Amino acid sequence: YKAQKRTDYKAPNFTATDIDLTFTLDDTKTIVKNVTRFKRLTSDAKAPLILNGEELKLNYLKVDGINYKFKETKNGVEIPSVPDEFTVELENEINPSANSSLMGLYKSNGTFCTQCEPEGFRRITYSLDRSDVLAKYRVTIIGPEYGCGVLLSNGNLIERGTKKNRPYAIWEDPFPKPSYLFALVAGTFDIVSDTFTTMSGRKVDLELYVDRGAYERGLWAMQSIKDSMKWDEGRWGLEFDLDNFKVVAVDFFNFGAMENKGLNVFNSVYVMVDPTCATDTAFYNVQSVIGHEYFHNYTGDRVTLRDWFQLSLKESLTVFRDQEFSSDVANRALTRLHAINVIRGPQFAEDASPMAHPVRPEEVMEMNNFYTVTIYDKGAEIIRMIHTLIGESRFKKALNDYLHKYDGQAVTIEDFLCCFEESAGVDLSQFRRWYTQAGTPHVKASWTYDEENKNLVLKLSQHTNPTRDQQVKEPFYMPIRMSFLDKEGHDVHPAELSSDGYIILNENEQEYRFTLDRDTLPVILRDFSAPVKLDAPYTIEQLQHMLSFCDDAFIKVDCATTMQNRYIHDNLEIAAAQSVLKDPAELIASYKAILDSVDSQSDLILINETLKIQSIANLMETFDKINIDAIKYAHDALETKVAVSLVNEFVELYGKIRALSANYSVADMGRRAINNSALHMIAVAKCAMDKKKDASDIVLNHYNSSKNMTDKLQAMTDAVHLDLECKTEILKSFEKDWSKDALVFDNFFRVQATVPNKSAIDNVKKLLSHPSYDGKNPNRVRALAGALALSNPVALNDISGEGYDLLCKQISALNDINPSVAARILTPLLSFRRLDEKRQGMILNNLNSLMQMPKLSRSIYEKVSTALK
Ligand code: BAL
Ligand code: ZN
Repeated sequence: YKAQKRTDYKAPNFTATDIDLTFTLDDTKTIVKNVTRFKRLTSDAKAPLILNGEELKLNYLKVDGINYKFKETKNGVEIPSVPDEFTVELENEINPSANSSLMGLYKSNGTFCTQCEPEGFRRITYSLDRSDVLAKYRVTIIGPEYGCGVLLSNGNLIERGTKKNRPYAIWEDPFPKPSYLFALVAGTFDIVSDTFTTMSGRKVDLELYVDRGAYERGLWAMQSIKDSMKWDEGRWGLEFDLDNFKVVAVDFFNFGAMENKGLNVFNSVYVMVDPTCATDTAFYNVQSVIGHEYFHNYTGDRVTLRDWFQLSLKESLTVFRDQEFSSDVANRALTRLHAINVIRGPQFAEDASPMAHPVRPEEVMEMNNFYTVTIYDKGAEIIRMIHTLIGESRFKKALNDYLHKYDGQAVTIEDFLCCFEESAGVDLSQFRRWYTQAGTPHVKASWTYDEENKNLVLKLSQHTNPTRDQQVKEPFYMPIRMSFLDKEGHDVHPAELSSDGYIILNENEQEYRFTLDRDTLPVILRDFSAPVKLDAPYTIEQLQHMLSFCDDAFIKVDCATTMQNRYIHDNLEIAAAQSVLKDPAELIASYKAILDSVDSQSDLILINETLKIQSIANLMETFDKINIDAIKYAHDALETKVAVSLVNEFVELYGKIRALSANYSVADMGRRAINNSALHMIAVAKCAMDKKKDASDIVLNHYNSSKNMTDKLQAMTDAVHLDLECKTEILKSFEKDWSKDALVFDNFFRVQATVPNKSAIDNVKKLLSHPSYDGKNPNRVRALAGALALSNPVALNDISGEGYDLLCKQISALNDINPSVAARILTPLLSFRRLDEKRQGMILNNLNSLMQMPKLSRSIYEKVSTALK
């Protein structure tokens, strides 16, 4: 396999202008007739037409109705001499039932559906399958012989009927689009219908297609579509451009969802919710992902990508937009804190791994490997920094100028940046390094007081460790949001700090002076204004002061997190020796103060985030070398000590705050979240106090007395993870209630795969033989081997090495079934060099075995070979 380089981009020799497809659907032998109009773009009259095609059977091919000479190659067909404008007519066959990779046309639980991004269209028919070839599509779908409920494609329905006993439908999309935005769906669904009247008074028909019998579970997604449309108009002035908008939920899907023009296809996990079967987080995620795909209509579909190296152009902007949507319609602090957690956990891990890559990568072997937290989430942080630098109104103007200027075009990140520079009157030349340099910047802060000038003197420095692709890093340009707190906890605003509230760090070392009283405390990196690791010498008292008085959600939570981190780092050696750790007295005091003052009027979501003991995965990212056993030991000691010391407060909290209804609302999400945290801490405390039976009773009661899945799942998790007596009863009850409902039942697998000790490995082994385990369903794989890999660092890294062996066995089985999913769950093994020698050796053996696999997929090859370099 060979990598492609970003700088190798060449404009296409030909473009397609009109594509007319006729699908005659059949489970194993679907016939695709493809009539495409091509136009030469190059001045080279001898340039051949090269069409991409993979795993297709070509029946015939004609150019302008004539049998031209052409060559079939491994990757498609090559037609050596063609006129400047011409029509290719061809027919090919595909086998949707045999397509387990879920790229191209496949069958998902009885439904025909497609996934074309990034390069799936070439598995449907021969084409110029690249994002800079935009054509108009007309699509005729003839249903399978056994019948079919609905036949869908992008755009407007032109005709529908029955011919020769088979249903058919003809669709036309008025907007030229790249092949990756093509979609086809055929199946039998319940349909949730509604309308939306746009800001100019146009009526848009909305249709949401869900499993038969699951109508009710689609209602929240439909509401979310309308909320997204309204928000995009209100915040950015963007009005929907088609007469209809369709969303389909399918069960087997590699991504979360896909933004095909006018016909979004969703993993059903991001559509199907009701309070009895889905958690508050699931509701929140449905709203956010519906928003994300809808917002792509402008940022991605109307203005698309020149090539896949530009992926972050559409994803970062759209993630930023969906985060702002969730912030405006759900909860800003929660949305921001979740986003920050993704950066400080998986994104920092990716930066520190052999697969570290810039937000605009330079080299790619398999594009599916680059749908990463760096491209998406770090990319969104970059967009957020631009928003910080230029402010909302200039950002809005620049976004509109960009969408207007490049409407209908395939462009680059550079085009986007130039447009923003021009529109907002800002110089982003140094800022561009965020796109070209991989790695996490470390920012170090210190401050002194200059008595003579009454100045607080702040020093900031930045340093980014080398990554494999770049040894030397130039300084980044970053906005550092600041505020200052006096001794009484009041905000003071020195004259030197602009009204925007940020300073710029753009050199390796800089000094800033602020006219302030002595003992004023600088609050640095409010709202996590740049995606960096900050090292600031706050004393514990100063952290407590900020936690009490600072009005920034991130800073509050970060003060608690920093206290936790310090405790873990200070005690790591003791933890490594499995000795007794002292109490985290200051953290407990701060938490006690918070718990004593909580009432139903408090900002429960924020308080809950502040009280959380951070995950082992995020803790790992605060270390260069990872001693997983010591981190786990210290983490558990910290949690237990907090729980035991404050058990009375948690018991009181548990009795005090209850959701008002079993339904989803942002307010009740907060009430349930804090109530569930209290339950967890009580259960942890009781276990540590030799009162495991009490823990079991309260957890079982929690499970049985609630009708809401958030509560039930919390109880099931605590029962299983703390190995409580009620575990068997709860698991049995859950299985009885939900085993026929794949989406909900995924939780049964996930909870057991994430027990934070070795027993998770046995659970996974056992559950692989569960009658409802299906290795072809990506959600199920992600809930079992995926959960072990990505959400259970303790069991995965168990010193027995069984976690590695089990994961690699699953990866090798998946290599033939679904390489994209296989490569994704392989990720944590790539960072093996950060572990101890014994674990390194065991992972290395497994990675070497993977490399020896016959027919090793390109996705796995790229990741493993990069890690082994
Ligand atoms: N474009 C792939 C799925 C998403 O990011 O929306
Ligand atoms: Zn996206």
